[in-house]
Amino acid sequence: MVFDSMETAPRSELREVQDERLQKTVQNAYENVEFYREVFDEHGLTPDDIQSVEDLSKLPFTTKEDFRDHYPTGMFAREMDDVVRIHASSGTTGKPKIVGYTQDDLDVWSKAVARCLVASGLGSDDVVQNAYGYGLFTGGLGLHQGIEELGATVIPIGGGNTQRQVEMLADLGSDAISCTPSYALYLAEVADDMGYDIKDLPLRVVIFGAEPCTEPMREEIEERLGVKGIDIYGLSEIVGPGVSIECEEQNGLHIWEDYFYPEVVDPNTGEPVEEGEEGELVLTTLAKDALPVLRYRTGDLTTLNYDTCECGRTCVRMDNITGRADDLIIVRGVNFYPSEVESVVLEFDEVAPHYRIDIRREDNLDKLEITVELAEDFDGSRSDLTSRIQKRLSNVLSFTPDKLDLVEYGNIARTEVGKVQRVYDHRGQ
Ligand code: DLL
Repeated sequence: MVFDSMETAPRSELREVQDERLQKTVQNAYENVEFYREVFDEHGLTPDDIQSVEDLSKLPFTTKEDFRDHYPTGMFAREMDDVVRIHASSGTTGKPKIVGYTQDDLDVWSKAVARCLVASGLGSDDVVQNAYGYGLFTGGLGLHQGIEELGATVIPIGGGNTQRQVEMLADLGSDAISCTPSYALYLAEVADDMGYDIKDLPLRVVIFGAEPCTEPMREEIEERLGVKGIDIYGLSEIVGPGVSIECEEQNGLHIWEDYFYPEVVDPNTGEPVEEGEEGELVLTTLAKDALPVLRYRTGDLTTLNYDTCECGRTCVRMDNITGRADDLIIVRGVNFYPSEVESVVLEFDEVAPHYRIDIRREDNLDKLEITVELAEDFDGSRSDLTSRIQKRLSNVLSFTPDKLDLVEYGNIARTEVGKVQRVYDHRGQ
């Protein structure tokens, strides 16, 4: 099942649509965004030089700094009169990135999300509890309008209020819930505490996104909730949730390439990587009026796979994002990603899937401290478990954490609203 025919169109037809939409997008950016006009002028280019997606490499990247420098609405191609909705990115430091939509933009976004829902196995008869935060964050309203576009039933419960979420899931027998992966696990814990067996509920799909989720974490979600866990990706600067999603095959996230054109580049050099090699995802919007964005460096690391999927969709698949280029942790010269710690933690049944990473500087030396929660029913030897986890971490990270703390179940704070934070870098504070 697909939501619309573009999802399975031959790639030659897709390319024609992309080129035509790119020309319009470039024209719009050049004529209506001073920032882009200057970029073109500085590079001796005019919109006529960009006829096809292959010409995109003539242009430099757009970065998050460009958004910050043109705060709040300097990247907009439309006056506020034509903008019907504002959202903002969920950055933790500095000014947020403000994004705007015309009614046409909202329609494109709704369709992108509706495609996602169908790909995840949902249809117009289904009931979806939307537990992403409503407000400036794109998650809540983004999923909401896509669920309505599909003609399914949305329960706009928003983030938090977890006991109520559990009751609603049970009382209304929802088919799906949309939330962050960390929240899905928290929901299972609260349901347990309330005496519900969440696996017995009709719930069959969790549409999780907005934060990284490793494969072992997905398995944990699927097992604890008795569901299929489907990964949805997106970012405010490009549209919000709905840039890509896994289909039921769960073997990569289909990017709606007629709306968003992807490239993958080496994060250090900006040069394209070979197909199938990991690099930073760069996206160009092809159907946005209020905020056309050319070659945006997302910071997210992935690979692209152009093989046709078993589901019949022809659009490219990206690997699920387990890290961002700027998530890289460097401790005493050793580099690793938080996802590597997560994978190790989840290998051990004796611990719960909750952890935090603290990096401090003491006497001019970096110290890495990892805190992991014991499983609720743990009654074994802590020192034995500590040494086994330490050993595994040293193998995977090529570095032995200075401290591994095993704390009682429930001692690491859960995130009820917004994105989970697992890494706390206290250096430079
Ligand atoms: O997080 C949009 C969203 C909402 C996506 C709900 C999925 C579900 P921002 O707040 O602008 O937008 O944050 C975007 O979040 O660049 C990634 O680093 C991260 N991210 C989003 N989805 C995923 C995912 C929303 N599925 C930033 N896996 C992106 C890993 C994700 N990281």
